[in-house]
Amino acid sequence: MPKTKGTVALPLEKEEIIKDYRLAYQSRQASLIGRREVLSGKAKFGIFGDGKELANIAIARAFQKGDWRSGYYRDQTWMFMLGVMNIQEFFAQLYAHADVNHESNTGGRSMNAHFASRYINPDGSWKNQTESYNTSADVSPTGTQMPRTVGLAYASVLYRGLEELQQFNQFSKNGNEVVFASIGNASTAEGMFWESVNAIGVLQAPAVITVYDDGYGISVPNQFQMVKENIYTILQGFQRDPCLEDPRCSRPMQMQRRLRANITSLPSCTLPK
Ligand SMILES: Cc1ncc(C[n+]2csc(CCOP(=O)(O)OP(=O)(O)O)c2C)c(N)n1
Ligand SMILES: [Mg+2]
Repeated sequence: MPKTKGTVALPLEKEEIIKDYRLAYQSRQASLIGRREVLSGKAKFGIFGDGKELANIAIARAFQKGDWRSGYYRDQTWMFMLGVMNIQEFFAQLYAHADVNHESNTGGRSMNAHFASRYINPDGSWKNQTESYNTSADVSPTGTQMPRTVGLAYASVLYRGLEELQQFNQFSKNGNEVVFASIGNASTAEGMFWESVNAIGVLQAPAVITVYDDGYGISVPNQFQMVKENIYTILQGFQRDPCLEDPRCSRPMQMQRRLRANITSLPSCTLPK
């Protein structure tokens, strides 16, 4: 709940805001120092999450134990905030430390900023995934986190709907977990993105997709890869018609709307007369 201090309404406790700011600052420094390490030849390759710190913190605040992340290389601050990795481990990955005790993501096998939490124990048994912040292992082709988002979110639909799956309570809290996907603006030009957004909508699967729109993909500006140069505007077409969704609309009224929508495009949410 907002806290009022004097005339200023703060969304969080003052201490919480300072803590978040401190983490964002540390993360920014990790990016700047990491990039210097790469450009001066001490690390093989580097990609960093500077500029995305605030978005990461906002997502991490909503992310709960049992939820899943399916994201990409701009999410370091999110990972720091949840404790999936710390800054020392981040640098261990940058230097490709081959010991999984130091570089827990992949033991130096993947590029830096490719995050992965462990969901099996050293003896091969499953960890209880409802008690951890889960992140599926990032892969390098941009956009590939999207089909996986569909799979993870659809799993929750099945856990919610199928009685046979109720016994597997180390994987799901009755389907109440959420998948959080992250993707860059340029990568939304890929077919996989659109197929996935459509599938998530059709399946009504619990996914939250965040697009970090920094206006560029490498050095190519949005005007060369995105219609309208605004992903928010384009995605509005996927928005469900609240009249069709609302159970208070009577069934015949809904049918009538569907039919009329097929014939001509009505202004959204105009109930038939
Ligand atoms: C399928 C594929 N094509 C090309 C690349 C090379 N590549 C890596 S990052 C990137 C740009 C991504 O831009 P955007 O999605 O806007 O993310 P940003 O880095 O700006 O956050 C490209 C083309 C890749 N990794 N995978
Ligand atoms: Mg971009």
